[in-house]
Amino acid sequence: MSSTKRGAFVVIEGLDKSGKSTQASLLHDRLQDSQDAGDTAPPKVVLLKFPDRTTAIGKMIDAYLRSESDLDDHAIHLLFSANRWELASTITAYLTQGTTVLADRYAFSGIAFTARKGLSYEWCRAPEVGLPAPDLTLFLNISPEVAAARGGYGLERYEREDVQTDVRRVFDKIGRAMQEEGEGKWVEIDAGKNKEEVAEDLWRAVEPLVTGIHGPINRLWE
Ligand code: NYM
Ligand code: MG
Repeated sequence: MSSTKRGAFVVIEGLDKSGKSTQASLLHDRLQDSQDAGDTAPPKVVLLKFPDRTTAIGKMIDAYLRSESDLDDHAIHLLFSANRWELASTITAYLTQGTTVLADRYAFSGIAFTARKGLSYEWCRAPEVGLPAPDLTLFLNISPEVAAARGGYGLERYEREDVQTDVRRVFDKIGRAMQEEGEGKWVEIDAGKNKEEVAEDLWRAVEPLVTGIHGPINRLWE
């Protein structure tokens, strides 16, 4: 049997203000330091963020989130998904060359934030089918009240406690479905703890994957 390993694909999900971006960046640095690979390419780890607001599609998403534009709920959903698809081959290439890929949000945010508007779960999931599947999804679990108390929400669309409460319900449904369908590991992390403790819990979940993974890159819900 070949001993060739590929990189692991790790996704961090959660509500707004759950500490995702802080933790993703801490985890990125820790992964970077975890193995001594010298300065040689390929990189050991890359951190991606969805939405990626730097692309042409990402700029449309950014304008929508800042309420500079209005879009039909279906149309913006498909843009968020397209924003992942435009990076799908990049993700696959990184994993194949042995780089660990960390993503701050992914398809699960896509489903959760649109399904709460009343569009069906199946319709929301459909455009995500076939994307590179994470090997591990870390859901930073925080109650919307605690999140709101953390210095308050910003001014973007969805940054309201009632919206977050609905979104969290859909995330719970996704987590249960992922576990039942065996679609890669979904791990809940208590994000109400302090920053250092949360970082430690995340590290415990990720460390076994640091040395890479045997087997093909899976595709979401395929
Ligand atoms: N969001 C994010 C979606 O509605 N659909 C998606 O597919 C993704 C990836 O965008 N409130 C929402 C969740 C956030 C908002 O994300 C901006 P961030 O991580 O705050 O930049
Ligand atoms: Mg935000």
